[in-house]
Amino acid sequence: MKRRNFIKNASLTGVGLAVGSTIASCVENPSEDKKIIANTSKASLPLVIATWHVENATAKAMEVLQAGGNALDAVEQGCMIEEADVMNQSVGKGGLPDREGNVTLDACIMDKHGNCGSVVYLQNVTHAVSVARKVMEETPHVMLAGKGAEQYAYELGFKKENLLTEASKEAWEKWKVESEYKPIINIENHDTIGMLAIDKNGDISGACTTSGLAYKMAGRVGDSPIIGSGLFVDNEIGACVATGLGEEVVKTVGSFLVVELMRQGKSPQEACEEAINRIVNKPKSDYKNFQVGYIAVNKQGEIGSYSIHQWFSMTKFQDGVNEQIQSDFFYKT
Ligand code: SD4
Repeated sequence: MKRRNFIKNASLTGVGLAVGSTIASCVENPSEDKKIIANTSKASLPLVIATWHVENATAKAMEVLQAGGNALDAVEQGCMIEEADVMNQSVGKGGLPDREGNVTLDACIMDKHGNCGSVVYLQNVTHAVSVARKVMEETPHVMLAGKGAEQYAYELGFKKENLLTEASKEAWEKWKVESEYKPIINIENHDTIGMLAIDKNGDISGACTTSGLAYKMAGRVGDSPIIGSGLFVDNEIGACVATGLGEEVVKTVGSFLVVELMRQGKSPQEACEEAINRIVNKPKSDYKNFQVGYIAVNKQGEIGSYSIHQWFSMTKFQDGVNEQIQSDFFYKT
């Protein structure tokens, strides 16, 4: 089922996530329509995983890696595919706007040395992930916001573009008529791309880029550009990236948590599950009404993913196979 249709049908706002897999052993669970993949053997490299169904993006990243490129180049170029795709209304050009009609982008990137860069509330520039990389590599800072980030992008030669496509404008106008003017926590906007790659040298990098929640309050920034929440990479241990309701990810510093759990010996799958449990087990957690999903990889190339609700998926490219994998999930009715 297409994720968007699912969200429409279930009126559930959320993100999803995919199950971990590795190289060798793949155990089909006969009772479920999902694949559970046991990570028992050494992974073959290079390897790319990304949130959601983004085969073009993972293909691009793998092309970079196969050509001998590093993981950092791979995740940047992979994410750029989705940023440029106007059909993806959660990322880059064509992203759904905030309630005032502004398309604002959040993105970050992190390399094998633990360097990171991010942009928040970036307008009029499609490739937020590339601006984030420039912040990392060419400024003494980690994060640039709003007008400052936009101005910096123009100084670097990025083109000024109107990111609000006709389709997204129409969707916004329809929303204005039909929807109540109140914060929407988990609706139709969950194709944020988070990507993690391990290159032939075994080095890990990650990136994340999004237009954030559709019809968010003007000025709202989510988890995706917040290092440790939307993304965290530790080249000695592994990496994690999040999707879903960013506020819930930020409150639990989700991606950092997953990497720290892996450091303590948990597999990527176990770590993702624990991080989701932290959210749903909070007293008064409203988890039935929002989605959060994590994908993770460790230094050995084992992968994992877990979400609160069904229909989260990841895309994995490894050993010549570019495939979508449904995530296991917490809330089973
Ligand atoms: C946010 N986490 O801005 C992002 C949204 C997202 O798929 O992941 N959408 O909260």
